[in-house]
Amino acid sequence: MALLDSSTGKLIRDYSIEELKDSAKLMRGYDLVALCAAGSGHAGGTLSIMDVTAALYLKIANHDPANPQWPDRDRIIWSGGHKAPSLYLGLAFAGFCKPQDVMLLRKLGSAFQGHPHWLKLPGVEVSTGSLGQGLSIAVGVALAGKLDDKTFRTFCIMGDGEQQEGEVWEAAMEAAHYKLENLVAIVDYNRLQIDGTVADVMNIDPLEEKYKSFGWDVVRINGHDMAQVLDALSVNRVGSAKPLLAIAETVKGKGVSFMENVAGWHGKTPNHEEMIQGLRELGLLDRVPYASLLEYAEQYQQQATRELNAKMPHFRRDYWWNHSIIMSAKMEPTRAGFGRALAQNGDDERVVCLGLDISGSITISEFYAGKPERKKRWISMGIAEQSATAAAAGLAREGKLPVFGTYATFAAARNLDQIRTSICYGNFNVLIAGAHGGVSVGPDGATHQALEDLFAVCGLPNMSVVVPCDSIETRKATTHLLLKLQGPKYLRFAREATPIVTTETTPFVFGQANIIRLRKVVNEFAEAFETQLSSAYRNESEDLTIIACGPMVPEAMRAAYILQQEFGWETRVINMHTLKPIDEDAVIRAVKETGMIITAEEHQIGALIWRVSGIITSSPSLYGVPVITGAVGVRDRFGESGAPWELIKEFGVSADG
Ligand SMILES: Cc1ncc(C[n+]2csc(CCOP(=O)(O)OP(=O)(O)O)c2C)c(N)n1
Repeated sequence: MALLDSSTGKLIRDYSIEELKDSAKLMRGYDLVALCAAGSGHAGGTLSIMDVTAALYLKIANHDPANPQWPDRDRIIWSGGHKAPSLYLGLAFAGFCKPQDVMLLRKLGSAFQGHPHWLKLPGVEVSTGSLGQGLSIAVGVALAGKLDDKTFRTFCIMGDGEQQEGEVWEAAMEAAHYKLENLVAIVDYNRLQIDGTVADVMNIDPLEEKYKSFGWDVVRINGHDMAQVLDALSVNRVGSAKPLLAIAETVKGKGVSFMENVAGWHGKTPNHEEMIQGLRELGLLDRVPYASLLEYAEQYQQQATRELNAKMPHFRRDYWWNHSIIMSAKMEPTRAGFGRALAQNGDDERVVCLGLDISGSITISEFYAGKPERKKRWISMGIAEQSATAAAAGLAREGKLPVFGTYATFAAARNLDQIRTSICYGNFNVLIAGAHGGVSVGPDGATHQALEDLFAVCGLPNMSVVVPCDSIETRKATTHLLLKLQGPKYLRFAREATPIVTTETTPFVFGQANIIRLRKVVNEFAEAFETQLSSAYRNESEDLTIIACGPMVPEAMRAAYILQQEFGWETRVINMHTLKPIDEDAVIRAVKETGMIITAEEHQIGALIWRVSGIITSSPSLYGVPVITGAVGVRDRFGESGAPWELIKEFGVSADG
């Protein structure tokens, strides 16, 4: 058993326990350097699972680095895809790739995505990143093994916080029902998740008894004791007729004193100094060639930047954000406005916020920050988007104003049926925050970049949908949706800092677009434009109209600036912050008055353009009116890892793209 040459069946290398321990340590060192080079990622959980990783990839699993698709190999499925660097280092140390390659973690175009993608890197079994799905995939793989009379084993690595996902328990039932003795699940039981301890966020214990009552065999081991790990994972299960769960007790951030047992190191990476300190504590300063590894990452990055810039159009001058002292913009993420609105309006006793273990990052925690009296109306639901959605419906049924939010992929896709049936069909007053929308989420990659959420929510009867353009508009929109608007509502905002283009006095009327016109070229970008409510706007017979929503509005404004400076064209920019109900009159007038409509959305092309073209095709007053149309957005492809602004360029969702 172990690393094999699949053509001869010969062992490639037989690791001793001491060698495995040492490999795990070295892998921790490379992990720190890769995370430092990436500048984003997950230190805590990658360090806690590393001993199990070394045991699995170097000793336990039958696999062959020269033949990654060998049909008889053991399968290792990483349900917690955020631990991708551990997976990559397991593969690298087993010989599937080189350890230095892992330094390309999270970089544009790299095989080492923020969350693993099996189509990019041989040795990765499946693509993961949305928690709670891996055990179900593992059940499928193990069932296939049985159907084909194969003897391979399937391992599935999960987190303890991840146990809060209901799907885990559906899969646990299935595994026992089908007597999947060829399945071994491992829980990285480090007792922490993002919002705090697992016990506080949503208790999962007694975990052992739960799995046993579901029909599993369970062992509890010290996940940092290599002998115990090997013992637990190498037991021959044939004839047991039960799946096995190994609860590996671990320390989050293991090996680096200032990271150990600190929840804040979940999704954080070491800076250069912290990396050096970590390597020193691991005794690896002389053994991990960090300088050359960082240099390798840097060289790759420079090349990627050159290639990306070569793809961009070139104008007489550089119009990119803040590359010039004229037309310079202040930046703030739209998400900041969401938190501010909750802080301002949270005294209303009806407001109840539901936490989904990503609270600081999406700013929903601002609801109770510095206001302990509001804590009783803060309901931590754990990582359980589907149940939280239906629970919100229950709260609304009783007269509360529930708010929940998470990455838009998990806030509007995973729980879509709950939104549809429990919230929209019943027409309940629930505010859903689709946070981190679009590719500008950046290095987390495709699984965390919502590019389809607006299709889903716009298609639901009773649902209102708002995509505000900057942090100020997000605050106004949140306040309106939370306190004034009846029924289900979806607010989509983004993670990255984007230009502030409105002021306190800029109108925000739900359901009515704003018209934005470039009036002059000045130092402050926002001051160069005049904004009016669409109903108040008088036709200026512009050359074209750009209809945009969200942070694509500042991009549309910048496009108007470029078009005027480079081509002498005048552009009407429509800030279509409310996608549903959409301002039909603003669209109809733009068609008649400018004759050219371009839509711009940081989404798969379709959510905004579908609503706009629906108006054009179904409005009798536009029959026979000639119109030229175009669309900016993501063109039917999944997102990727990369820096936020790199992705905005790469996916063609910028003014220049
Ligand atoms: C469905 C889903 N919801 C939310 C997230 C965001 N997220 C990433 S990691 C994480 C916490 C995971 O905690 P745990 O399973 O205990 O992992 P560990 O602490 O070992 O890293 C969350 C909420 C996600 N990736 N998928």
